[in-house]
Parts: sequence; C-alpha cells; structure tokens
Amino acid sequence: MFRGEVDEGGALRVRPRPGDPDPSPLLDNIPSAVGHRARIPRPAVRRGWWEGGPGPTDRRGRDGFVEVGWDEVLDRLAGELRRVRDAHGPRGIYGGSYGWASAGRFHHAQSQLHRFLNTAVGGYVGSVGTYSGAAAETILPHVLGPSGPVSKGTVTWEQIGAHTDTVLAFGGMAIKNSAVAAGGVSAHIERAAMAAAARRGTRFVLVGPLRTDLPPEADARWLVVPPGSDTALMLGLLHTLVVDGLHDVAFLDRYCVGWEVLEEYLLGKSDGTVRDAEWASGITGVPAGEIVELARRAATGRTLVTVAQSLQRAEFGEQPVWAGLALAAALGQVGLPGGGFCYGLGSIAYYGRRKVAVPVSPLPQGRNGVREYIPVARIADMLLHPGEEFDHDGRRLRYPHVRLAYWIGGNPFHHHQDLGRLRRALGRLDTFVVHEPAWTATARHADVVLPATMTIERDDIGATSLDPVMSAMHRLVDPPGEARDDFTIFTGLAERLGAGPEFTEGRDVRAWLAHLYERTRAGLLRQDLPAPTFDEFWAAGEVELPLRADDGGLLAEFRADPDRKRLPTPSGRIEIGSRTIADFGYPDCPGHPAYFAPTDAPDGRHPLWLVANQPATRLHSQLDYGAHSAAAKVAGREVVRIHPVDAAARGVVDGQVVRLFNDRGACLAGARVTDDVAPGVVQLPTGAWFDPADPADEVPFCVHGNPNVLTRDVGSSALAQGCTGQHTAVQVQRWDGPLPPVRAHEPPPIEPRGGRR
Ligand code: PGD
Repeated sequence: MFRGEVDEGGALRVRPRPGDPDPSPLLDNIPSAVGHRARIPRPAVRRGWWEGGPGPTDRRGRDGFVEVGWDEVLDRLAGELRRVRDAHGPRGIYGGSYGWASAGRFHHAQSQLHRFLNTAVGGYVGSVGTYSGAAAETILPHVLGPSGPVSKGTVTWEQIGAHTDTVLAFGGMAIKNSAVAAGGVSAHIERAAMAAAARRGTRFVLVGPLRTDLPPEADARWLVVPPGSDTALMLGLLHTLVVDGLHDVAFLDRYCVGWEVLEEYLLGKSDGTVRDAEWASGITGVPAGEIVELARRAATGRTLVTVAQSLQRAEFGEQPVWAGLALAAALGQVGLPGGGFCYGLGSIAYYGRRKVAVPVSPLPQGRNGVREYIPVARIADMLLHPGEEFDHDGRRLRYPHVRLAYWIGGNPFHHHQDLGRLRRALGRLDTFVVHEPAWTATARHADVVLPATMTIERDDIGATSLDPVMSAMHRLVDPPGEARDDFTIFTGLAERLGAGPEFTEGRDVRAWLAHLYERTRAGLLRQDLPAPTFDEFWAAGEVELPLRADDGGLLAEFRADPDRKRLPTPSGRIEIGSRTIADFGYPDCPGHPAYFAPTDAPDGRHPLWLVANQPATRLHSQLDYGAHSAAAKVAGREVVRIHPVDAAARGVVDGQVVRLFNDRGACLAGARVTDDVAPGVVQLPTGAWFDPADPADEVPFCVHGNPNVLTRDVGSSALAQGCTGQHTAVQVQRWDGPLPPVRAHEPPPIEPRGGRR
C-alpha cells in the first residue's frame, strides 16, 4: 500500500504506507506510468477488423491500428457481441480472461468483465484455477482440503518465530514474491520474521537451484537440487524416516489414510525401485549422507515443510505438493504451531498471516448461464482444438468452439507458454477484444483495444481477508487521453445491449464503493469496534480491521478432534494415498505421491535448465516500462543469470547480451554471471514484454527477453492441467551480431482512417 501526491511541478510522488518495515521497491515503477508513451490514449481498432469485419486471420499482431471514437467503437462492439450471442449463444464467448490487474476491489477487472457478460450477454465460457497454483489448487482438495483454508490462516510467521526448529523450504520463500498480494499489503513482514526466527535458532534449509530464493536474513543452508527433482528428495527423506523407524506411526494411523500405498512405493514393493537416499541422490545430486542427516534432523524438534508455488507450476507439479504433505505427515506435526505443512508460504503475501475477522466484499458477478469451462492454462488448446475431448480432475470434457475472446486485466502474451503457439491459436478467433492501460503485446494482438485507467487514476478500495488494513485508494492523477474505467466502458456496452440497469444497479463508482464498504462496516459494528461511516473512512484514508486468533485454523482443529472436525477430503483425513485419484486412472498422477523424471529436460542440444520465474523488478509484466524495471535491465533487455562455469564454457562475460533458444523460440537477454544460480541452470524471469523481431515468424524471436517464447504449453498432468511455465531446457550462446532495437514500449503504428466506417 502507498500514499501519493502531485508536487508543485506536477510530478506524482509515491511513498510507502507509514510503518511498513520493508516497503516494496516496485512502488518506484508507479510514477513513470504518468504520461508514458506506452499508455493507450484513445480506442484503437485493428485496421483489418474495422474495414474487413470479424473472422479468423493471421494478421493479428501485424496489422496497424486506426483510432476511433468511443461511441462508434462501442456501437460496433455491441453489434459484434450481439451477433456472436445470437449465432452461437454465450458459449461462443470466452470470458475466462485470466490476469491480476490492479489491487483495488471494485475496479477488479475480471469481476467487472464477468458481471458485464453475465448481466448483458447471458454468460461466457469461463476458466477454473490460476496460472499461479492450478496443480496445487486441484490436488489439495483431494488430499488435505481446499488450498486457501489449509494454507492461509493456519501456519503463521508468529508461530514460526516462537516454535519452529527447522524449516525445510522447498523452492524457498523469495522476498520478491511476498512483496505483493491482490488487494494490497499494508506491512511487508516476511524478511523481519525470518531474521527473528533465525536469531532465535530456527534453521532454514533452502532446497532449489537459486540461492536468492531465501533472503540472507534467514541464514539458510542451501541444498542445490536441479529443477523438477524436489519430489525425489522428499521421497528419499521419507524412505530414510521409514527405515530408521522415525516416522510417526501413531499420527499416520489416527490422522491419515493410504500410508501403506506410499510405503510400498518407497520400499520398492510395488515396482522394484527402492526410493532410498542413494536413489534420491542420483536424481538430485545431494550426497546420500546429507539426505539421511537431513531426515534425522527433521525428525528432531518442530519441523515445517513449505512448498513454494513455483514448484507446482511445472510438469507433474501436483507431486511436490503431495509428497511435501506426506513428508510433513510422516513427521507427525501437521496442525502443531509452526510445524507440519504449508503450501505457498512466502510465495505471496497471503500466507503466514492471520485472517481478518470481518467480511471484505468483492464485486458481485451475477450468474453465468454457460456451464462449459476450461482449466485456465488450456486456452491455446481450446482455440486450436474446438470440439476435442480433454481430461480434467476426473472429468472428460470437450473444448467449446469460441468465436470471441474478451480479455481485461490480464496479459496472455506475458502469462501463457509457447507464445508462437498462442499467436496461432488467437488467429482462430473472429474477434479479440482487450481493455488495457498500455500497449502490451496482448493489446497489439487484439482487434478492438479500449484504453483503460489504472489504479492511480480512479477511486477504489484496497482490501483482502489477510491484511488488517482496508485502504481508501484515492484517485491521484487524471487518466491519459480518453481512457475510461472498465466499469464505465461496460456501462456503455450494457446500455447498448439493453442491460444498463442490470449491470449498474443504478450506482455510480462512488455509490458502489460505499455499498461494498457497508458489509465490512456492519461486521465492525457487530463486534462493537470503531466503525467509521464511508465518508469518514474515505477522509481518513484507511480503517483497521480486527484479526482472528492465531489458532492454527482448520489444521489445528483437525488435530485436536479428527472425528468431529474432519478435513474436507473424501475420507475426512489426510490422504497420503487417494482412492479417488487412483480411480481416475491418470498415468501422470497416480493414487500416491510419485516421482516422474521431467520430459522437457536438458539434452545434448539444449543442455541447460531454464527457470522462468517471477520477476523482482515489477509485478508480472505490469509497469515493465517503469523506472525500477527499466533500471535493472542490461542493454535494455531482461537479465538472465548464469553460473560462471556455464558462462566461461560459452565465452560469455557479465553484462553481455546472449541468445537463449530451443525448438519453440529464441530470445535475447543481458547476462549476469553469478554463483547464485546452480551450475547447469539459467534463470530468466517473466515479464519483459514480448517484442518479436518479426511478428509473422512461426518460431518467435523476442529481442527483449520474454521467456515464454521458450516454455512448453502442456498441462501439469491430466488431473490439474496446470501451467507448466516454470521450467524448460535451452541452449545459450553469445550474441555477437548487431543489437536489434527494443520496441516493446513503443505504440504500434496508428494509421489514418479510411475505408469502411
Ligand atoms: P500481469 O502482468 O499482472 O500478468 O499473468 P497476468 O496476466 O496476471 O497482467 C495484468 C495486466 O492487466 C497488465 O497488462 C495490466 O496493464 C493490466 N491492467 C492492470 N490494471 C487494469 C485495469 O484496471 N483494467 C484493465 N483492463 N487492465 C488492467 C500473471 C501470471 O503469469 C501468473 S499470476 C503466474 S503465477 C504465472 N507465472 C509464470 C511463471 O512463473 N513462469 C512462466 N513462464 N509464466 C508464468 N505465467 C503466469
């Protein structure tokens, strides 16, 4: 959360919320948005669509745009929505529209879009799950409970500081990730919490290929393992516990089902392969003796197993989550303060915190008249294979035939994998509509681009159920050109479709904010707490919300009384073996945690692992043109980190531009040579805007450093079909040629009007 004001010279200045102990440097990106040339000032339409009408085409991303007036573009777009609805029903429209957008709750882009499509068009094909965590979100309800309730408001930083002896942090807990949370963060507590715990004696063990995935303050021991191998290490640890008799048989009997299935697998009774420390060592490179020692240490004192979100954003991504839970269960500490298992701790600023004790209202979205959906990361599959069958979480479903995609508050050319394939898939649409504040690659590939305001240009409310501050997000500056709030744009469209009152319910922005606030205020009143009126809250700038007790939530309740406080799993217990999942019959997700060697792994041609993780200098791709993001780039390109041995083998020196490539694509990036990454691994974060040398290339070459030209577009498994963008295999070579210009933040060509109006 931040405060802002415009100084006498007209410049926007932002400063962190007073009292924030570790403010995020991402705030430095915000003032640069004001007046930046990447902003979209007026509605723009791809010339081919405006003049030739809707229809599949390979011209998206290549044609120039014409600028049009609001009334004429809304008239044309309302007509196109009517055409698709009348010809194909609302199931011809994709409104899954994944994306983070901005922190405010009323102007939350997806909620606005869904509300509009539900009230004015009758619904839309939606998506389930997130790019962040679909594999975990799908498997956890089968084996522990829904990922929110079992991971949020259970283990807290306060408990870790007071009780935890050992944190086994698979994938670490990088501070850059807990810098953000949708709805805002009033105080960044993670760094200080880790420092305090380490001072008291908590031993942090970082398992992963990147040293920087725990901050120096955690004083961690770094166990280097290659990407995709954590499950093998967990199984090796489990095997050691079993043969040493250190597993908690009483806990496994009382609180779990299916342990015997996993034990057979560990001991090699089911398939002849013993998953002992030697076996795990062969996969992870961690000496067997260290694995044995680590298992024994974990069985002494209070141990917490954490599994970062990034681990499951990968092929077989369900497995490290399930195996991590099994490890924690074998240690017998699930539900104890600061012990057991916490998926996602440190991956975003929701985890490790107490929940608030009053409700926080989202924008109501209405009822969706379409039941068909896709797992969120299967968007390109859906467009390329309409009518074909696919698996998801025990169901066999069919991809709908979508003609129009409506995207707001997200950037698929940032978040999706295999961007060459995505571009071909979007070519199948009749119409692609995007609301965007800036000329992202997604906006450049759209037919209709409507300029949206951003956070600092409108009033909103910032709040989440995991932060004790609700903040009044005051408008600080005017929007550029003719940009409008998404709400205003949808109001105009809804009116044209005869559904204005249904969409707005007769409220303007201010009335909606007051309406949403009222539910929280009623909660405060019920508890006899200070409950300012909306006007008082707005003038004060924030209101403090009460927190629930730090009582361990659902997992502690279950531990105290497993018969009456059953877990929301089929058996009511922790499922270390799952009959339900076994019965789905998925070879890539059997009925117990299992290790599968990644299939998209280094080979002779592409000998390096690529870790394509979250950036440290911006939120995803947002404000990539901001000062903080720009300052960190090398030669204007995203930074790839490479180990000195791998750099030397390629004649690469620090600060040099290199080319990363595989069969799907290639990109340029600026090299940072550092032993913070493991040998054999390079790390290129996501978020540099896709900037193809030639948008028509079948195999894209991004001159700016977007790793999603390289990543593979397959689901984590038939169970979750989650995003697998975190890992792939690449080769890296020096770039000795002339440096192509980076044009990612330049607007596309705007052409003079002509032809059909
Ligand atoms: P953002 O950059 O946040 O990325 O993907 P996501 O699409 O959420 O995109 C938000 C867009 O919304 C921006 O372009 C912004 O300008 C726009 N926007 C902001 N506010 C508004 C608004 O009020 N109205 C409108 N209309 N637009 C607005 C993030 C996704 O990427 C996520 S969450 C994860 S975890 C994934 N991570 C990875 C990964 O680890 N590795 C790879 N390779 N790929 C990933 N992709 C995923």
